[in-house]
Amino acid sequence: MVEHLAGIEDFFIKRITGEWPTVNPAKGYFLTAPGRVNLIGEHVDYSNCPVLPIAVDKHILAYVVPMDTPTVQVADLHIANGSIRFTFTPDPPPGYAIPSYQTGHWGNYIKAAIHQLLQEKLPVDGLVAGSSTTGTGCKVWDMGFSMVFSSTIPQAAGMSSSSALVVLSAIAFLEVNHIPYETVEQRLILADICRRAEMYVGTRGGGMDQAAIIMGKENYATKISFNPLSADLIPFGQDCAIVVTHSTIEAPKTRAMMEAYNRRSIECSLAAAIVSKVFEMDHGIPSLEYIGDLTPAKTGFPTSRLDELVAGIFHEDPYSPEEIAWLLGIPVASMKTRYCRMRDGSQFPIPPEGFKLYQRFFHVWNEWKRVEESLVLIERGQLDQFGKLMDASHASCRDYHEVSCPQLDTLTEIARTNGAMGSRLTGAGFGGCAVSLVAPDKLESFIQDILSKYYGEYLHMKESEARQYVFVVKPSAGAGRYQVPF
Ligand code: NG1
Repeated sequence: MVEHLAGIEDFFIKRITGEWPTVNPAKGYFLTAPGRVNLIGEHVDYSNCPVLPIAVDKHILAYVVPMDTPTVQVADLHIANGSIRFTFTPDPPPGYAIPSYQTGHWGNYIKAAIHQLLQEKLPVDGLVAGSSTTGTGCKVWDMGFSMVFSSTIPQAAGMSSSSALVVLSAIAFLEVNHIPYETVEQRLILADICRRAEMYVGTRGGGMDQAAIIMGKENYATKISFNPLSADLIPFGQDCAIVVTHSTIEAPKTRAMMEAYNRRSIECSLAAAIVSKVFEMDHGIPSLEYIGDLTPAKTGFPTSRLDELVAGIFHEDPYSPEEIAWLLGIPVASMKTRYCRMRDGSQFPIPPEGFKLYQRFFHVWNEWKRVEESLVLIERGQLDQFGKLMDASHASCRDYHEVSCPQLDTLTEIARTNGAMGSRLTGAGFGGCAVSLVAPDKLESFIQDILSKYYGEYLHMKESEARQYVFVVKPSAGAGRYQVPF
């Protein structure tokens, strides 16, 4: 699986002993965490609607050596002089926090995992259901670790390189502290912890990435549902090629990008709050927190009736904070505190044109339906039809959720007109990658067309340079120990 890294154990060991001479590398082992590509269900996880990602055969590989002090030290194999080191309190008091590096620093993804596992106050028996205990009899985290890692996941591309680093750091911390995470139940608990962990870096994300990275399996896509978190394995990828193409527009989680992402998450919470208010007043249905709560089970209405009921709730013009507060029957200040407050306590800047609730709600509502329809089509082997839903998903991401960019629109259009069954942006968008589904017998000509028409004609790039932006990926196993084949 991590074939490109086989036989290079020496590089890891040389770096670890070069960086920290007292560390004994003989006590170490390899861990790996994959990136992920989302097939369909984009920007819906933070509304608790299901998604359909795959873990892919692009990985982070790490060599981890336990340390019997509460210290974590980490180096990127490819960056000289770039190591980080921090300490933690093994049995932290309530409210304990590991101070973060500046926004955007990769070390924050490692701190995020350690910080969150310490916060969780796990019972001594580790990852068990309902394990968020409050103090006594909790796991004491005696051990730290030294780690050197190397990644083949393209960064800032919507393939979850950052969540893979969070997950990798979490399993390193669990491993050195002897906490098992192998059963499905333990892995789901871990995925939820890693979702909370990632909020440490400032995004108001959902739980898709961490769950995909932890629950993935070779030759399967994973349908991930939320509240409660579950993962269903769906056979996928045997009858089609999954081609990931980078638009070359990097979409790093900078402040501006985080703001654009968080805005959508806030708009979806506001839309859910308004729907909830209407359902409470008109139908006596108690509060629904997420768009994903609009199920027959939670509302008592069949999906067709829910469609009719939500159709008339929103107008297309953006909403001002005053109008939203009025609709919710609360003062503007309370609305802002409740829905627009960031993790660090700061106020999310209100968009001058207002919140686009109609557009965001209907993106999520229809994308959710596309995910459910996709599962039926995939089971029946109707991949052409599934491809059409991928195209529709892209259009909705572009027109309603507004997370595409001209390059991704062009790239997916070229893919569609050159043999892809379906093509769409994958991940947060605003740049990054597209995913296309291609029949195996068309794969070669498809790649050639993309190289010449998108990278060549559109971006004026040489083919030799462009090849690094095209990957054929396979659904792969989730994070865990890795045996290097020597
Ligand atoms: P990427 O593309 O990995 O940044 C982000 C979110 C996901 C999900 C997608 C959009 C994080 C860590 N990841 O993914 O939860 O909302 O965007 O579907 O916030």
